[in-house]
Amino acid sequence: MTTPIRHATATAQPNIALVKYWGKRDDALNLPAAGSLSITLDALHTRTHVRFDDTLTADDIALNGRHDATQSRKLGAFLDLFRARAGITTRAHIESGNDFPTGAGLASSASGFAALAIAVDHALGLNLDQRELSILARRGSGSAARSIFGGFVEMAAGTRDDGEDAFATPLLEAAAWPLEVVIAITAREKKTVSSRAGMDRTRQTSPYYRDWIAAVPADLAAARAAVRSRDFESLARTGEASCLAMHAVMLSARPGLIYWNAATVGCIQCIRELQRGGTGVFFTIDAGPQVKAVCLPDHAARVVEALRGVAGVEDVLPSGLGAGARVVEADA
Ligand code: 2P0
Repeated sequence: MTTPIRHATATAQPNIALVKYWGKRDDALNLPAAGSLSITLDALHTRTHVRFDDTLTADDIALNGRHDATQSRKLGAFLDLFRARAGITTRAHIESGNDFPTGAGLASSASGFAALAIAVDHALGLNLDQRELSILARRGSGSAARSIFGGFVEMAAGTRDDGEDAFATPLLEAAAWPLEVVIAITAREKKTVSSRAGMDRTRQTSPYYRDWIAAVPADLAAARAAVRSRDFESLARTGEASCLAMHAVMLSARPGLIYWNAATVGCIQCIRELQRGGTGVFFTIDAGPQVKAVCLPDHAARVVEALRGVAGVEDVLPSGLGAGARVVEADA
């Protein structure tokens, strides 16, 4: 007897960390060595359709219309976590697409695993709560735990070996402090060193790794307080410091990890100039060359225009803050 085909579609948006995550305390369970704090965007989306099918002998996974054996293995292992909970072995068809460049420092794994977790949970009727979904999304990608939620989100490192206390929680809704993010795209290629490999190299070889991890809790406390009191200046100071400290520890790995290009530096200098002129803006940069300028809503147009003028900037994407991962279509 075959079980009915169960399917669901979910969407999720990437998040941008203002207090950065870079380093793990456990590779197998993908546990972060320190907490992080992020904002979920509203302008970039992953949309993922999942359909469990008893006639399949292997998962059939297409990402942006392409089948990739390495990605399929990773996603298959992620699906196994949900299959184990549902007590099934049924394989699935998955189609997932992004409306933004994948693997170029725009947090596609965050929105990707968050959307997949929500879609699979719904398709299998598991009805897991958001904490459990955040824990499971983390197994796919540390940053995905944060994209389960919208607005301002904090990820806890936790202390338990089983990782059951390493999940994200919402801090403040997007509408309560509607900051804007202007993303300057400076390259569209995939990065050459993945976040996972880069974190591993940093932990193993940087002489500053322990100091970097030890400094995160103070930045988290400062950023959390800044979010709660809507103190943009304070969030800007902490956000830039956390970003630059992360890139400093990346640079100090052996061999050093250099995710920036010339236009990345051009954008930083442009943002510093805007700040000197009184614009409410600060930068943050992830494991890639794109620059994310976080700004006060009234200043966003000025930031868009200035970043468009930086040599090497290919495109500029403005975004507000958005909602967490959610089901958009499912079986009746
Ligand atoms: C962050 N990044 O906090 C940091 C800043 C990139 C730089 O989270 O290994 O794809 O899957 O847990 O989540 C990117 O790393 O890494 C990331 P894994 P992930 O947003």
